[in-house]
This record gives sequence, C-alpha cells and structure tokens, in this order.
Amino acid sequence: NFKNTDHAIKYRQSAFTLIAYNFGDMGAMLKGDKEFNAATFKARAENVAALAKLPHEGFIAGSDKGNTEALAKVWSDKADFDAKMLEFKDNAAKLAVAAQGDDQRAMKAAFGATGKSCKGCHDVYKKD
Ligand code: ASC
Repeated sequence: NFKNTDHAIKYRQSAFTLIAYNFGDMGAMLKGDKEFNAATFKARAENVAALAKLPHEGFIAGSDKGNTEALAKVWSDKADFDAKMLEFKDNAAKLAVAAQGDDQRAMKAAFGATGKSCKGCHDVYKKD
C-alpha cells in the first residue's frame, strides 16, 4: 500500500515519466528524427506496454491534492477515467505486438492509437 497520497502521486508520475521517455523515442524513430532500429523500437514498445499497467493504481482517493497535475474530475468521473486507462493499456499492448513484426505502417498506426489514448486522457483529466 502507499504510505500516503504523496507517495501515490510520486508513483504514478514516475511511471508516466518512464512511459514518456520510451514512447517519445519511438516517435522520434517513426518520424525519422533518428534512425529506426527495430530491436530498440520493440524493446521500447515492450517497456511502454509494461509501464502502462502501473500509473492507474496510483490514482488513490484524496490524491488530487498536492504536487499533481491530475484534475479532481479523475475521481468525480472515475468510471470514464478507468475506461480510458484501460484503453491506453490495450493500445500499448497492441503496439508491443505490432513492434514484433516488420510492418512499419502497422507500428505507426498502433503508435498513433496509443498516442491518442495519452492525449484523450490528458485533454480531460490533466491540468494544462
Ligand atoms: C508523448 C507524450 C505525451 C503523448 C501525447 C500524444 O510522447 O509525452 O503526453 O505523446 O502528446 O498526443
């Protein structure tokens, strides 16, 4: 269990930090900002799929106060928030599957869907 709400906030933010780094590197490869490396892309996709399972647990009751960008709506609209988190996890899992193949178009599509999940949740539940 988390020691307190600060601990839960730190936990989920740590996961998001790791997700953003790994996902960002994949985006750089797909955009051609850096050379595409299939093994690296696959490893990063697997990281994101695993990491995507983590942050949800950190959104404990009362953790809308303090050092967080999460809006109170996360808790007042919990069912929708939970559904969006689940969709993100599913999309990240599909991206990891696409990354096992050699179809870069499929990787791009799965990457785009995952990015939409990120943004779809941020637009509604994250302070800007
Ligand atoms: C990222 C990142 C996000 C998402 C989002 C996708 O790389 O840090 O928050 O992608 O911008 O639209």
